[in-house]
Amino acid sequence: MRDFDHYFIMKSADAAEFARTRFHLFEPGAVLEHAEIGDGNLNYIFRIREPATGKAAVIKQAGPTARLSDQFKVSPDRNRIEHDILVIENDLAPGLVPKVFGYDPVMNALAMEDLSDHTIMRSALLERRTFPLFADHITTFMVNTLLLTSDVVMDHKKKKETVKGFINPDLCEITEDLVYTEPFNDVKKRNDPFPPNLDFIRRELYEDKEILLETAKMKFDFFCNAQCLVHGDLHTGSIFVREDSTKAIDPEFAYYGPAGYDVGNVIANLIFAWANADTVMEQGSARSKFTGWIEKTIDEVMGMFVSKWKALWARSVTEPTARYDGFAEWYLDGILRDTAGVAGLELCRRIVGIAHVKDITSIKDEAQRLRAERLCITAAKRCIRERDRITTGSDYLDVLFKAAKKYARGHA
Ligand code: SR1
Ligand code: MG
Repeated sequence: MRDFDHYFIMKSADAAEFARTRFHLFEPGAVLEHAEIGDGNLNYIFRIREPATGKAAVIKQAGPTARLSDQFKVSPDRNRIEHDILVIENDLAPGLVPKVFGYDPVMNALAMEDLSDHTIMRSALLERRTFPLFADHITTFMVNTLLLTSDVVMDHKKKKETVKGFINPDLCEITEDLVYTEPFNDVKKRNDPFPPNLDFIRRELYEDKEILLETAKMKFDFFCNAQCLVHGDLHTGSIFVREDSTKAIDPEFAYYGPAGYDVGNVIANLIFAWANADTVMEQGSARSKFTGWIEKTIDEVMGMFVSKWKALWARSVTEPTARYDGFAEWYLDGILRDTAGVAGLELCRRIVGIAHVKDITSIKDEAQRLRAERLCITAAKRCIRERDRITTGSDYLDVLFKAAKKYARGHA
């Protein structure tokens, strides 16, 4: 039997033993099933289950490098950050994140609720499943966790203490490189564009000086704007869904940054799902029903985000200067501007950079993949350039429809 008093990368049998002895999640004699189920870019995820009782839990362990590539040396402390933010998010947005059972700083491992009755949203969307409560759930999650951790509401000294606990240099560096820099400047020579689209990417991104300048401005906002505690990686692969439930998972990229980072990620990843369906599905009612649901969801996410933000703001502002006339509008306008800019960055980086999304890579036909990529990059550029003006659901749909029209199906 291992005593887990020094760090090593566990196998699933170790994780079962660890769940039992370290967190007492199972009785000493319990017969356990165990498997490593992680398919993300960074960590090892073990599902431990006792068939006799149906009891189950997940152990998530951080390794010293990313699974995607050992070029990324990432502090295992990210698991402590994930634990700490899940505790905060559970408090601010109950039911919208997995419950955590504990964290072990030696093994850099976290124990949490098993969510195998949910599906990763990206996979569910590729199966054309729809989730009527998603917009409502995700906007409650974002508004509560973002606004209530900001200086608008928090005691400023306590907020500064909290910022200290979420200094996350390694994972922020990944975002600074992969989201803000490399899609537009392959400075580390590790981009992974679809080869037939390389000329387009070179012309539209690497050589577009106006876009380069705008991305630099946004990068400095990501460096410097400790606005609130952001999830930091809120794409559809970090969201578990069920018809009646939504759970934001994997907040290891959390840090104090711009609120629009989270909202922009949600919007961009809905756009990926739309681009996939609009490109790949046969024309007809199934396609319009699915794309129509995504359009409605984009519209609802933006609408509900703004209305819930205003309502919570009115109930919870504590900072006196934030009550001055015009301040609430100025503050929210800034978040909406960042949302559009980040949506544009996320759309580019998943196509050009090393960390792709299945919505695009699963498209096998070359012409279709080119069309989906170009549509997304065209929409992205407008989101970046016009981020001051793209604020509502209808604005995003206008961006999307115009980009889709430019690249009509079959004519990439
Ligand atoms: C090296 S990690 C690559 C990407 O995977 C994570 O989910 C984040 O999105 C990160 O940018
Ligand atoms: Mg992740």
